[in-house]
Amino acid sequence: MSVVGFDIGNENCVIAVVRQRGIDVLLNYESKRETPAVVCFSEKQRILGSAGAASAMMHIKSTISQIKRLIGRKFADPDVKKELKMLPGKTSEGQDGGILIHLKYSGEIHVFTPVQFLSMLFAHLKTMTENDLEMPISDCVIGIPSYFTDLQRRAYLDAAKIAGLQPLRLIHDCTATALSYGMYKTDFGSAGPAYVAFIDIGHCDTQVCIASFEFGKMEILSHAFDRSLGGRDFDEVIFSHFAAKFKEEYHIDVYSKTKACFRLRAACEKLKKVLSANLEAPLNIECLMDGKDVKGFITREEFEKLASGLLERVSIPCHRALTDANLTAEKISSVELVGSGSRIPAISTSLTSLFKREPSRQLNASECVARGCALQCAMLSPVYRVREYEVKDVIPFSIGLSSDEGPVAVRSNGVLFPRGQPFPSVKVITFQRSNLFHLEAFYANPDELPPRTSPKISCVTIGPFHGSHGSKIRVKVRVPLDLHGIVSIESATLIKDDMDDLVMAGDYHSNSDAMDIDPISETVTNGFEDDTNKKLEFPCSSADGTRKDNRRLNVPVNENVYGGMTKAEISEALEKELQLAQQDRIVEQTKEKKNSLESFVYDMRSKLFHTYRSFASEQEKDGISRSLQETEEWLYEDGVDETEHAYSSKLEDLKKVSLPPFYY
Ligand code: ATP
Ligand code: K
Ligand code: MG
Repeated sequence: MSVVGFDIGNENCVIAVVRQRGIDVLLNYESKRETPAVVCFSEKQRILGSAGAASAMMHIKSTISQIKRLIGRKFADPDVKKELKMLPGKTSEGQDGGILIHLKYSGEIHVFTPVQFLSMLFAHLKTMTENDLEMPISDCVIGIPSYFTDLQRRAYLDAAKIAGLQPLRLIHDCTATALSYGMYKTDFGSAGPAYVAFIDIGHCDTQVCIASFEFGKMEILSHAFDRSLGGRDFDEVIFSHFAAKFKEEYHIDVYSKTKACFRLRAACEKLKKVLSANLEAPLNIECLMDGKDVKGFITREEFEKLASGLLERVSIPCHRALTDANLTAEKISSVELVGSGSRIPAISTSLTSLFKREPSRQLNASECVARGCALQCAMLSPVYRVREYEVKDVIPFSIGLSSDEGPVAVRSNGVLFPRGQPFPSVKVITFQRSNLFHLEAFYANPDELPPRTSPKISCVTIGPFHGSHGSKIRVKVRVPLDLHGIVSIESATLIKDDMDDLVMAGDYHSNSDAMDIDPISETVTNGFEDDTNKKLEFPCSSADGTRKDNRRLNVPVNENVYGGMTKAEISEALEKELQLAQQDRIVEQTKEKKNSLESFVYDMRSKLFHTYRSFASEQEKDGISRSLQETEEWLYEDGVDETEHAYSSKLEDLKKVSLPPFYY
């Protein structure tokens, strides 16, 4: 069993694995440490990762990137509308209000959800890891942005499941980074905790967290973010600058041509990178549009002026994180800048003035998230022994709970888990009800959420059950906030002092009750879960005084997550993924067979003139030569695009004529 950490970025993915010596970042098929988050559909197969990015230009209309931004989002969200405009193909609204992306593949139109694309990426990364480790994997830890909602977290788990992965934890990107920082640092003095700010600027977003470190433990104090500030926004200011310039100078409107947009945008990203190391950079694109070559030039100073608005925005989440952590900038002993989007020198400059110290780059800016994920995975896996190290993380958004009778947790304004609450955590709430009731989980403070995020999480039905003659019974509901930061209502139990009179019998456990937090070890089994339509009758004979033995009995719980995938949808997606993977495999095998036929032709031809020269007669050699010639011609004509079987039978035929036994 191996443990793996995945950093899935909007632009790049990184895989880290735990080895005997420590943590390694895997090289992909192109020997790169980062794999582009790209899914490309060519005519007959999917091309993923690096190869997908390389084929993007050829399949502009069927190449999907920046998938992460679309996970768990609504089609009608104006921000999403803007994102979808950048996608090449047609999009539409799903029944649940989600996003559907249409693309042409194998001569048909296919419709996929963002979760499906994400699972394709996961599957690609999984296969790559398995090929490298030469063993199957499923346990992993995956990095997620701290601003992900419940729905987005669940969507990640669904995508992982479809890809055959089993995340032991979804961990906040910055928490993973902090872990890869703290785990190896032992020089935290005795002068109290050291406070460190982590700032991760990626392709599409900025995340900040403040962590406190002491020997043997780390604690996240706050998370803050700007969901729409990242490297690509810097590309975009350069892009708009040149688009306007070229309109004037060359009379071309790049916005009117997908391909021109794509090429100019790619050139601007390159330009931005050049400007990180140089004070000026040229731009040359041949035949950008209408047969025109374009030329441009920009200095770092000009770029910084164009990007001044963006640079100012970097400080907003930093201030917010400090405020939430109850710290001032002076208290921060180190500012760690990560994420490749942060390589722009002006970002460091503006952070220096904010924190009154230069940000340090102790961590590997593009690998720290994946490394932290792998570490966490090793810590959670029973297979590995890792030095004791405590990781405490907090949730970014307050979660509330209400019932049909109004807010629950009235004392804390209906907030069950406040923002900043460490997790995992469990709350157990006792209700007095006579029959079936509903609970709603929601984000209690919309101001904390990214703009236009629905505060609704899930709706849960508890029951049916009945107190006899309509009397009220105590129902205990367990509400865990799990290791992924997902809130779910997983069980409810009826508490009755005397269950001898139960109309329906069941297997039940006794429990001493009256605790606010339940022990996790206990499992209660009974027949009711499979048979939710039966009603439980409680003849509510009041207890006769002595109360020794409280009993419990499970009540059916039915959870409906707003916008989540149903079991049926997940298995449908699984089925589809298997089909697509099968098709990819067939295409690959066919290519291999075609290649071996081709190389056999070349091999044999050279053998004919060398090794075989003295063995075979002229007549035999002529015959073989002719067969080789025919096969070669076939490969270029009718056989260009044939089935695996066609290539292998051709190869067999060829072997028969050119490899008579006496040649061996
Ligand atoms: P996200 O965290 O938003 O999901 P990601 O993790 O894929 O995305 P990173 O790989 O951290 O993002 O960063 C990618 C961004 O970094 C791109 O916008 C890229 O242009 C930018 N970038 C890479 N190298 C440089 C550089 N030398 N100078 C400036 N920007 C750079
Ligand atoms: K990344
Ligand atoms: Mg990232």
